Amino acid sequence: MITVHHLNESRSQRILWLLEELAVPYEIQFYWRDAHKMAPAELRGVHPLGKSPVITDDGRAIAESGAIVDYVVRHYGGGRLCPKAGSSDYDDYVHWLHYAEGSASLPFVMLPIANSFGKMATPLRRRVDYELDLNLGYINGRLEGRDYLLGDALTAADVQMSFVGELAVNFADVSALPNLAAWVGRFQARPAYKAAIARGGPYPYAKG
Ligand SMILES: N[C@@H](CCC(=O)N[C@@H](CS)C(=O)NCC(=O)O)C(=O)O
Repeated sequence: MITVHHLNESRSQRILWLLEELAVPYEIQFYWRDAHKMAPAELRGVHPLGKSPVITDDGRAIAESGAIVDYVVRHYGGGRLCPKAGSSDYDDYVHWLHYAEGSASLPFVMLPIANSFGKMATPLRRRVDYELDLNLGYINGRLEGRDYLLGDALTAADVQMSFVGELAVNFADVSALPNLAAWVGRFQARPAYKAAIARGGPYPYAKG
């Protein structure tokens, strides 16, 4: 059975959600951030990076959320939550899976750093704002006329991108990005999303 090594208030929440969507049985091993918001050292005993999420399954540890989402869908999805392999939709799906952590989340990593340096960080802040506008505008544009990133139905690409959407509505100005804000509201209303919150514990980015 899959064990999700779940750090509070973290990207591993979306792995719980994915497993709930697929109705795959799983166990949770809980870890708590320290006073500096870092993961506890014991997580390094699971995987050398000591980051969350990481899952263990069949004697293996798999780290990096995009790789975990891909693993779960390939091993447990039975064709659910992803387009047909070989289709052009599948190529788009892979793009969103990689884009989430490869590019879209980076300005949100830089944002608290820029904020902590105050005025000294003005040039960095300008760059962060530029990247936020670029990336969040791109996501909002993609969602024009679509309920989910690939069309009418949720895929695992939405699950992987969900953390970026949640950071956007909590830390960026999304008043001019109605599609993005509506998408976050839509996926957070799903029963599987709520079930994952109930199992994973307090999660500050879930509304309602
Ligand atoms: N790109 C990685 C990011 C992993 C990551 O930085 N996770 C954060 C939680 S959202 C973490 O473990 N932070 C605690 C720490 O760095 O000690 C992924 O998507 O898995």
